[in-house]
Amino acid sequence: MEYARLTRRCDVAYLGRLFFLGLVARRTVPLLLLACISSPVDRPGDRWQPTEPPAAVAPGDLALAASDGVLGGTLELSVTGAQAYEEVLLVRSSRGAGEGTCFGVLGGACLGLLDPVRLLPSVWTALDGTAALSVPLPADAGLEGATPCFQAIVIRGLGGEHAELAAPACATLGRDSDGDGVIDLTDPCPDDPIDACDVPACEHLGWKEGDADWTCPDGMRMPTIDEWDAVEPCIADEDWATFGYYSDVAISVGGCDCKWNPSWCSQPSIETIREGRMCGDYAQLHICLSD
Ligand SMILES: [Ca+2]
Repeated sequence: MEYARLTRRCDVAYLGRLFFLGLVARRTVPLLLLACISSPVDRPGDRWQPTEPPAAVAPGDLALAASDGVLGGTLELSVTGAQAYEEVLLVRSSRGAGEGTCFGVLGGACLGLLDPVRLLPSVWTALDGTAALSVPLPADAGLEGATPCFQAIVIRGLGGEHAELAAPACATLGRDSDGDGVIDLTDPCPDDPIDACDVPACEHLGWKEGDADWTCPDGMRMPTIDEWDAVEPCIADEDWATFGYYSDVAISVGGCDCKWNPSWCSQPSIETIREGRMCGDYAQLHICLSD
């Protein structure tokens, strides 16, 4: 092989790309290594070999997010924080995150994935520096509960000296019995696509002033400020006419003052879902929710 051709084949950036491709086409790796070791411009220990990690790597903006993966469906990878129209390499490890191999082509940076790693199809960012990849998954029950991890890489600069690696993102694989896109392992209602089973039951305990007994029955609790939808099924028709600036559904009881009187303290004050803090001599609706 003539000198010029060997020189081109052993160019660091070019070799780096081939090396990554070699993670897929493994048979080509030994041939590449032999060609370069015999080259007049490369010697054992040159930059394309694995290196020690650099002393410090400045954190960048590149980030990767991975959805849980639906067996027989897909797993979604989302890249953010790259530059416009950049190629982003995506690698996967079935063994998970950890101290991985360091590469000269990455400026000496190390993967955050345990070997062995596999190269996924690379993606190109849009103008806003984002990109996405939908990874098809087999309907293999043996993968239930598997937790592969992924990493996004952008190679920049001569010899990858400005390469940027996102923090690894891991996913859990599983079946999605009700087809709502949430795997059974994390679906609060794995057999209910609208997750109605996750709405807490409610109980109407009447209108009460601050001194009253605000204890909820066993296994129930006061609602939070975000649970109007959960208390609404227990609101009686006559309650709706009472609601207003001085009357709402209580979320907690205690302390002094209220939104119209900063010094009133004859009864514990009552916080409500929609109307803020009430003085305790104005009755509020007590609805409890199941835990
Ligand atoms: Ca589901």
